[in-house]
Order: sequence, then structure tokens, then C-alpha cells
Amino acid sequence: MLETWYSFTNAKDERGALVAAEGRKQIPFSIERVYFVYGVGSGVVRGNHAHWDTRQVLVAIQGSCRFTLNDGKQKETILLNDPAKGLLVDCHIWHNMFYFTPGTVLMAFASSHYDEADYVRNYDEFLRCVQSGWVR
Ligand code: T46
Repeated sequence: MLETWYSFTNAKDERGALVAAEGRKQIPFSIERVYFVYGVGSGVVRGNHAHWDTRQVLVAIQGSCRFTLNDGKQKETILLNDPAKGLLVDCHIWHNMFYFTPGTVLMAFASSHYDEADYVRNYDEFLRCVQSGWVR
């Protein structure tokens, strides 16, 4: 099972709703980076990579999309459509996202600063990393 979810604080009252997540509480690491993806066309596939060290929690704060998680042995496709629930995308997991509905905003909390050297963008290289136990 590759699917791990974190439930955020969701404070709803007559004024609306406020969703909050804190590092090392609802997010299982210290948050070093936040970014979001928006304006993605419905036929577009993003991702198609794995990370050496970066761990992430992803949340569709508006709209929905699908995520495929693949550890080299099993693969799962997951719907993100709840602004108060975050999906763990751990390091060493090949991931891609697609079927963005119009207006979707996908927010990411990441455990490290952006570094292109942390990416494995070639699928054959990813499979070699899995085979070798991710030893550098
Ligand atoms: C994931 C999804 C949701 C930066 O400058 N800083 C950043 O923090 C990131 C993540 C990217 N960039 C630059 C690097 C590229 O020139 O933005 C461009 C697109 O990045 P990337 O190809 O990584 O975008 P996605 O949408 O394919 O993937 C990213 C994350 O890498 C990925 O792990 O889950 O967003």
C-alpha cells in the first residue's frame, strides 16, 4: 500500500473554513519549501520522476487531479480532491499527476529546498536505483 494520507485541521464555522497543517504534526517532516501548481490543461501529465531525498505532502486545495505512485514494484492511482487531506509522496517514489480538472490548484509541502540533483527523471535509471536499494 503506497497511499498514506494526513488529515489537516479544518476549522469550519459560519464564516467559512480554515485549513491548517503544521510541520512535524500533520506534515511528517519539517517544511522547507512550499509551492503550488495551477493552470494545468486537462490532457497534461506532470511529474514523471522520483526524488532521492525529498519527501512531500500534496493537497488539492481546489479542484482535483489523479496521482500515480510507483515504488518500482507496485503502482497505485489515487484521486486528490479534498483540501483538508494531504497525500504523502515519499522519496524514491516515481510519481505523476494528470486529469487536472479546470481551476485545480495543487499545493506541495516539501522536506527540502529545490535541487535538480535530487531528481531521477529517467525511468530506466529509477528502476536501476530500485534494484540497487537507492545506494548512490
Ligand atoms: C510533484 C509535483 C506536484 C522550481 O524552481 N522550484 C521548485 O520547488 C519546483 C518543484 C520546481 N521548480 C522549477 C523546476 C522546473 O523548471 O519548476 C519547473 C517545473 O518543475 P517540475 O518539473 O519538478 O514540475 P512537476 O509539476 O513535474 O513536479 C513538481 C515536483 O517536482 C513533483 O515532485 O509532486 O510538482
